[in-house]
Amino acid sequence: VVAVASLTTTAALMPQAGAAAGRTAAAAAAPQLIASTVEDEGANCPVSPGQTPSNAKLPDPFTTSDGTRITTTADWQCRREEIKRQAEATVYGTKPARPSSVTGTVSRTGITVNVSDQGRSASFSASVDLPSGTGPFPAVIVLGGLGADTATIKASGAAIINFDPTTVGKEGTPRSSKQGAFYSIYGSSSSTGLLMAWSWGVSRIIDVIQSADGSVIKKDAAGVTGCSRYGKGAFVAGAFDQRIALTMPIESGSGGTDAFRSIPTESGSQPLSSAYSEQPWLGDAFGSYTGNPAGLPVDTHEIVGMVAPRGMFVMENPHVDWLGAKSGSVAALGGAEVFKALGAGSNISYWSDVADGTHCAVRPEWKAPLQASIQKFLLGTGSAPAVFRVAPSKAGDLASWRTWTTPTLTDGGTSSGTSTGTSTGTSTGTST
Ligand code: MCU
Repeated sequence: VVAVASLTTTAALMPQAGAAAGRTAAAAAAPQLIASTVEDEGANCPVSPGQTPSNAKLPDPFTTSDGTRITTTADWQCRREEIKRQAEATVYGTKPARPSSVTGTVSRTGITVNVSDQGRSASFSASVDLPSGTGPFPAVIVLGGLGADTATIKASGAAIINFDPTTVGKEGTPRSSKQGAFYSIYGSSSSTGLLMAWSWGVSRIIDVIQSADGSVIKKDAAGVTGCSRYGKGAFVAGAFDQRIALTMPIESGSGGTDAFRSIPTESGSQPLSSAYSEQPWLGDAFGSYTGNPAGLPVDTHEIVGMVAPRGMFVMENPHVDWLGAKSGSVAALGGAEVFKALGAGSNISYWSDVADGTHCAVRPEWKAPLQASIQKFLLGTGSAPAVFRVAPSKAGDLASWRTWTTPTLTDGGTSSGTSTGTSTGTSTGTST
């Protein structure tokens, strides 16, 4: 289990260890990316969330359900797990643990995925589009092929993995008979929504990449993106798999990054009831909260916070009211507080100040920060864009949405499965 807090070279941090391991200069200089080797570092945390009182403002990411304010980064790991389970229970539905068997292939043109769990099997695939050069390459998993600036992603040195998530969770079905690879395994009446099913599909693609020989796609350098409904999916995928080094939701709207509590206050934004009923994107349990977001134990600022300290770039469009970009800025600002608490404030970027109002347009404004994000978080070169550029017309005010303050979490203590070293350093706790 490796959670690297800063992007430093192994050689710079532990010169003796690098030398002792007999590494070549090139290997020793290989950058460590800010991602985990496991999907969920907090899986063994002893959390059993209690009842959370109704709260019209954004819940405090730094206070556990038993009322304790956290103080260390190790505490955050288990607080994150609590947020994760609350979000599964009330918003997205459960993401099952890694299936008993995931096999597949990675080639220069495609990835196949075969999953077996609980006695059932399903398969799906994704196509691969490599940049120039010989590789191996980091990769950005693009959900749904809409709105992603694939030319810039490839020019930045990353491969594209084109994943049609509807093969894993189909749109257009009633909640009672969901379809796609996820539901073939976990049942058509599973209460897990499509976004989490898509997220599960992304995780299983990463399983296959990790078990391949690494000659085409690097095992430890995955990003995820998508626009609109697929931006909602990219957001959930990045939040719920800590192996993803870079999460980039685009114009994801209601049911995506937009703070649930803010949506009813934002004129013209897609109502929660609509996001719940348009497609079974959110989990069935969310139906109880569409008229009462204050009753939710979590909000999307904490889902943003689940991504920390990994790389994140949130892109939004202020011209289409339906997208609720003001509520998106509230969540991004709130989530950025988690990044700051972890000493990683520069790892989240946000940009909604764009000229073209076309939904899911490829935009010149995002080109440079997109390129910098890929280089920093997937290739380990250069600096994070560290930009927070909010369109004045859709600028949320975090101060009016919170009563909590942001701690500086100290590096003290240990909890199950955390490590602050490099891959050659020691790690405490368990690994799967
Ligand atoms: C922003 O994503 C959705 C939106 O929630 C829907 O109401 C609308 O129908 O479609 C958007 C989308 O996915 O556009 C491609």
